[in-house]
Amino acid sequence: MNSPFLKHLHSPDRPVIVFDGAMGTNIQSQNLTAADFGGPEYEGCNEYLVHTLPEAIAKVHRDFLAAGADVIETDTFGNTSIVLAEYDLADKAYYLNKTAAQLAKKVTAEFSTPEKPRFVAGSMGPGTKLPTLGHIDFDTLRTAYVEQAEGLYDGGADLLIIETCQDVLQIKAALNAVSEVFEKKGSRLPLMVSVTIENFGTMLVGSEIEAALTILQPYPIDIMGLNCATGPDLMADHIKYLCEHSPFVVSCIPNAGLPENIGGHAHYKLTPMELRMALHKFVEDWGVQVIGGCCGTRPDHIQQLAEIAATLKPKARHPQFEPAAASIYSTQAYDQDNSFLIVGERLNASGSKKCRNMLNAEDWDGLVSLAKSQVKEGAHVLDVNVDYVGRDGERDMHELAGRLVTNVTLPLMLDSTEWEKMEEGLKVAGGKCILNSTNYEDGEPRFFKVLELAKKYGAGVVVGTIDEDGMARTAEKKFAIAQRAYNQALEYGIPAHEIFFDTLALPVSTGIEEDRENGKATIEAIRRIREELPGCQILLGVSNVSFGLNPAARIVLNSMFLHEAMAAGLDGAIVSANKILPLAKIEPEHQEVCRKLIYDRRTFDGDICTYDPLAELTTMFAGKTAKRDRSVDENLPVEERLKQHIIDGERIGLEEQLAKALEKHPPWILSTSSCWTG
Ligand code: THG
Repeated sequence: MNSPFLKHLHSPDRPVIVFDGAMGTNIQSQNLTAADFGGPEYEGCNEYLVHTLPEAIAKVHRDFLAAGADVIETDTFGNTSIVLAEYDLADKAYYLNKTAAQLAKKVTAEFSTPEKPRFVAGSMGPGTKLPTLGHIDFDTLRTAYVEQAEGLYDGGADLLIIETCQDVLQIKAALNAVSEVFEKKGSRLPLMVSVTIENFGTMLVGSEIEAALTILQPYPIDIMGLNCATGPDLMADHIKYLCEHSPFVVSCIPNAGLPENIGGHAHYKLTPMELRMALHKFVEDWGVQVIGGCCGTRPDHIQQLAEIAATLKPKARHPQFEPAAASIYSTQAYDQDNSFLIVGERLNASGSKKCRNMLNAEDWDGLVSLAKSQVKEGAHVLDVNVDYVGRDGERDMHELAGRLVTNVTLPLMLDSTEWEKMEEGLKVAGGKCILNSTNYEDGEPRFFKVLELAKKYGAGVVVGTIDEDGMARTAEKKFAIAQRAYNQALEYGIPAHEIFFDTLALPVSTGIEEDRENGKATIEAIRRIREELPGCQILLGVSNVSFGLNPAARIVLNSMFLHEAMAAGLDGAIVSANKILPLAKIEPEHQEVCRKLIYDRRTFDGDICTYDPLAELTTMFAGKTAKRDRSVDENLPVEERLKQHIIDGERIGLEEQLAKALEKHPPWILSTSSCWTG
């Protein structure tokens, strides 16, 4: 990308870049009439002014450029066809975006000099409909953003800013749209993503800043930061977090304080000097490099920022980024100190009868409940598999993942043999998911198809050691497939830390001769991958190893197998979290017989087997049963039970408790603010 803006941003003296202030505030101060907007039916549609009264917008741009802004944002915040439809202007989306960008470019040309170049950022706002909450579907939103991005691109924008983001899934739709346009045009523009953290500390859909960063980290973004909702004070913690962890340049574009409602209008009271002092600190102490103003900020605010930018140098940053998955709410590091990444296996229609029955009955609440019970058991990630012959798997994935995403705080591992089902999940699950899985069974195109999804939706990916000849059985073959996939995935642009190799645990429990070495081969392959393929993750579906044994024996064998695999370098496992025992809880003789089974240490006298650990284990556990789970305390007062429901996020039975609580307590209501008028 040959971008003058990026050259400026990354020039050796690391200049502080100043964005402009509020569009809305500075349109309002011109006291425009309905006629200025093109008639009463368009009043309030600021984006239409580039057509009806371009001079009003040019004035806002000029005032900010004269105050010293390096970058002005186009008057296109609400310019997708979806928002414009509210004014019956949907068909003008492309035209209005292009016109707004051309106008901004024309005005910057009046001010731009070689010493102080000025740039135009094409503004793409969040729209009025949040995909995570089901207000709009992913593809419709992406298509609308394509049109907007193309207009901005064709109008000559120097960079694009996806801003005031309230929903992580909305950001992914916009990023996909933008990359579609770049592909079509054959070149890219610099990209900035600016999220909005509300005064309650998360994005509107509940995402913490850590989650937002994890979700965005895989994308080719240049600048990431915060804008809108609050003044700089309430942004401080989040900005500091980004400065310490984000690989992207950090931006901070606050409101002029929290809005105060005076006579039905929002008033912003932070003075230019107060804004200057706050942002001075963020730049000097933490390394923020891009600053500006959102709702309520005027040219005199921007003038103060331009003054500090002229002399300040952002503190050098050394961000520490940790590979992780995320739900829409929070992040989950892949690496678990002294433990393993626990992927809950029970939400699996092909692996669990209980799950299959609920899916067949379309008992979505029951399935969400099954997901939540795994959270309680200590799972870090939830495997979700709806593969079930005779049902519409894409629809099932859409329905189930769409409910899990808001109801469960864990990241999802989308498990299917069909990529179409994975993609259906990705279109509703705005967190950072893991795709389970890809392999070479159906050749390279299918292998790459899943990698393409991983790139597009910013996901990790499981690679099973299966190739055109089928499932690898020996350690050598498992390793060879992993190595092939490692090289191809890295070349394709998937970083090593996003690849989870699964060396496939096959049963050691059948007694069939050719299965005897399954455990050894799987563990040996893990050891080689750990030694020879740097940076990748290694994962196993552990329960396969014990298929057919008595449940009590399975728990012990699975746990021992997991323990051995971890000693060889395993990072994560798909398990039933409440059925894994720590080594200290397994009797030494059980440990011994399991090890002998895993590594096939039978003894022979000639052809006659004199000791078979499989027979030994079966005998040891004959007649033994696995322990049952405990459940909730029904004797607590209603307040306590309600509290428990909230802590557990358990919906089943909640309404009943709520109704009881409402007999004793009044309800209260949460409200929030946004950038539409600022
Ligand atoms: N690797 C990867 N993904 C996988 C697997 C793997 N996904 C599916 C599977 N293997 C892991 N998931 C399960 C889910 C359930 C069980 C085992 C593995 C299981 N089910 C009980 C049984 O079969 O006895 C039935 C429980 C019930 O019916 O309720 O054990 O290897 N990448």
